[in-house]
Amino acid sequence: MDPTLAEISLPGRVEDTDGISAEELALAARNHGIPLEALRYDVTPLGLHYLLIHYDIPVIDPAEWRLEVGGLVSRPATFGLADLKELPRRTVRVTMECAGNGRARLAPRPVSQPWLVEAVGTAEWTGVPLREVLAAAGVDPGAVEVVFTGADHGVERGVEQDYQRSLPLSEAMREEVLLAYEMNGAPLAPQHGFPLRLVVPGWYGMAHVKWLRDIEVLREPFTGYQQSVAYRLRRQPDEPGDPVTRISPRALLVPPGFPDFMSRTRVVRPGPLTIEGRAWSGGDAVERVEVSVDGGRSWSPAVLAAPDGHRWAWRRFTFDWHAEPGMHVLSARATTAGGLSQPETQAWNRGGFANNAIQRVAVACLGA
Ligand SMILES: Nc1nc2c(c(=O)[nH]1)N[C@H]1C(S)=C(S)[C@@H](COP(=O)(O)O)O[C@H]1N2
Ligand SMILES: [Mo]
Repeated sequence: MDPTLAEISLPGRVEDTDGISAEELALAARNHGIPLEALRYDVTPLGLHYLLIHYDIPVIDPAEWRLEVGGLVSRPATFGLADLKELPRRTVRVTMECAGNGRARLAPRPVSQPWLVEAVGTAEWTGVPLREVLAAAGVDPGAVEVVFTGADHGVERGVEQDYQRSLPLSEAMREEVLLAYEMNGAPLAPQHGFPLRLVVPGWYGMAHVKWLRDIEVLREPFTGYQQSVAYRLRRQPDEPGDPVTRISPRALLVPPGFPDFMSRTRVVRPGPLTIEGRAWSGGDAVERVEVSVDGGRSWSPAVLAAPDGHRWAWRRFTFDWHAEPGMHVLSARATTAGGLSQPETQAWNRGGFANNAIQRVAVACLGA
C-alpha cells in the first residue's frame, strides 16, 4: 500500500509522560535556543539567536529569486533583491520569541518543539518597510489582510503546504514592519530566511515569515493552516480558539555563577553578586521588573535600564544579591505599563502557546 500524508504526519497531541520522545528530541536538535548566558548581549550575535524551522531550510539562488506582490492591488509587481535594496532602507532592533517558548514545562505537554525558556533573541533587522512596497503596488480600498508565503514546503498534521501567514492590513502598514534582507548588518543567513523575511515587531515568531517569495493582498481574512489550525489558543481540539498575536511580557535571568555540566544547576560563592537579565513585551512596554531569591515568596524591585529608543527590543535589568550558603531559587518577573505581568503557573492550551510563566533558576551557594 502507498503511504498517505495523513499516515506519515503526526496528529496534534499532548503527552502525560515526563520523558520527551525521539521525535521531540529531533526537533530540539534542529531548532536550537539562545544559550541563556547570551542574554548579556544587547543584540544577539549571529548563531546564538534561537531558530525555529517547520520544514527544511530552502537553498535559494539570489540571482534567480523574485518577490511577487499581487492580489487586491492596482499595480502587481515583481521585485529582485537589487530592486528592493533601492527602496528606502530602515533598521529596527527587535526581540523575537517563539510562541511555543516554555511549552516543555506544561503538563500535559503539547508535543512539538520542546522549548524550556530559550526561544528568544534580539537582532537588528534592515530592509525596506513593507508599507513602501504595498504603496508602490497600490492597495485597493477593499483590502483587509496581507498574506505572506515562504519558499519552504512541508506537511503538518496531514496537510501539505507552503509556510504561509497573514497580517491584518492595519498591522502590515505599521512603519516598523520590514521586509528584511539583513540581520545584524550582514545578509540574512540561510536559517534566518535568506534572502528576504518579514519582521513584525511585537508579534510572536510565527508571523515573521522567512524565505519570502509572495505577498498577496486579500479581500477576506486568510484561513490557511498556520492561521486557522495552528497558532490558536485552544483547550479542546475542536474549538476555534483565539489567534496568537503579540508577545506576552517576560523576564529571564542570565543564570548566575557557573553551571554543572549535566544538571545546569548554578554554583556561586557566598558574598555580594550582581544578577542581570532581560525583560520584554510585544504589547505595551515593560515598566517594572522584580526579582525573588526565595522561590517567589518575596519580591524586590530590580533596576531596569532606561529606555534607549529601541522600543521593540528587550531591556536589561540588574539586581544586587548577597548570596548565603545553601540552595536558592531565583526568579524575575516583568510587569507592563498596562499592568500585565507573568503567572506563577501557566494557563494551559493545547499548542503550549504564549507561555510566560515565571522562570525558576536553582542556585547552589557553596559554604564560606
Ligand atoms: N517560511 C517560514 N517562516 C517562518 C517559520 C517557518 O518554519 N517557515 N517559522 C516561524 C517561527 S514559528 C518562528 S518562531 C520564527 C523563528 O525565526 P528565527 O528562526 O529566525 O529565529 O520564524 C517564523 N517564520
Ligand atoms: Mo515559533
